[in-house]
Amino acid sequence: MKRYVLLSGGVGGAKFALGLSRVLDPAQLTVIANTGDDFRHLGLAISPDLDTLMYTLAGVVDGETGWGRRDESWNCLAALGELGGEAWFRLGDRDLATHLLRTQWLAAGDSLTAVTRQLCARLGVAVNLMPMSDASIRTILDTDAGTLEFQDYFVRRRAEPRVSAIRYAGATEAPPAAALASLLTDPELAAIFIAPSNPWLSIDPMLAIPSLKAALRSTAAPVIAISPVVGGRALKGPTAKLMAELGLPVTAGTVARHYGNLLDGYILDHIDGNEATALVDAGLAVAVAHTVMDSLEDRIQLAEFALGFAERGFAEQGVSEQAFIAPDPAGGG
Ligand code: FO1
Repeated sequence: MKRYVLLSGGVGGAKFALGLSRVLDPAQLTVIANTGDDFRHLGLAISPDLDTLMYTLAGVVDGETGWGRRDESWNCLAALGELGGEAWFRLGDRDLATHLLRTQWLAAGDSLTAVTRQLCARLGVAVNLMPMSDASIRTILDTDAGTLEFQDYFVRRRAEPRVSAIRYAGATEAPPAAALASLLTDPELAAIFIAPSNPWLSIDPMLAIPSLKAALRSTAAPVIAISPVVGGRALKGPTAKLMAELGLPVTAGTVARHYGNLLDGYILDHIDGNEATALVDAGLAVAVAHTVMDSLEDRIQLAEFALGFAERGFAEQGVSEQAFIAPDPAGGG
């Protein structure tokens, strides 16, 4: 049975994860979540990207925000605000149950991997979802408003401060989640996908774990990223703003070059098709597809396309030098 691994952040990555989960047998798919966004808040252990993926795969995510649970109520948050507590991070009543249980189980000595497995089982998520590490890794940003923890920057300050540098505290000492190491050397591993998540905020925290990056470099399976930049804009969140602040051109090619020789393949949108040749010349197998995932149908189609690219773009001829092109629904080519 062919196996696939997806490295993913929250909302944008979860859309692609859902597409893959609809196309593959759950036993074929492992989703590795960024935990650089995790933090302690009100005494609770919060893992936003894990929860976004879990709720999305369980079909209970809030479709408007892309995070949190649908049919949510906010009584606790309102009461917290009335009492002068911290209400800037919106924890809904149903969502709180997840954080309460996670905090309780972690305090009892369970690993984050084990806690996630339990929560997924209870929500009926059959896909194997796991954190990038059981150790604490925290994304820290140097900004014009000072040094900020991720959620302080992202939610409390709405990603407004100008970012000059990003680091991943604890990453160099952290081992990857135990099950991940054996997965990446599994001979049945057919591809590793990097979701269209923010490279600096969602994927780099994983790549900052030396053993994880080394395993990705040495795996026989192709590593294929999907561009989070479409037509000079980010699919989700502050990716474009951050790239500009870091002095980088906001293009799909910039993201591919950022991942560098870690990548074997790259999927970019039709609108950025003119960037394909330069990337092929740089040694990448490049595929051009409709990457904007507004509907469930879009998610499934992109997942099917990515799986086809992984199979046909690599299996027979090693790294393909040809652009692999899906029909353009907009007709632009
Ligand atoms: N994102 C927000 O922009 N505002 C919030 O109040 C917020 C609360 C929240 C609660 C639980 C949860 O699992 C996620 C939540 N997120 C919120 C999303 C979160 O900040 C993610 O880290 C980002 O979307 C980046 O992946």
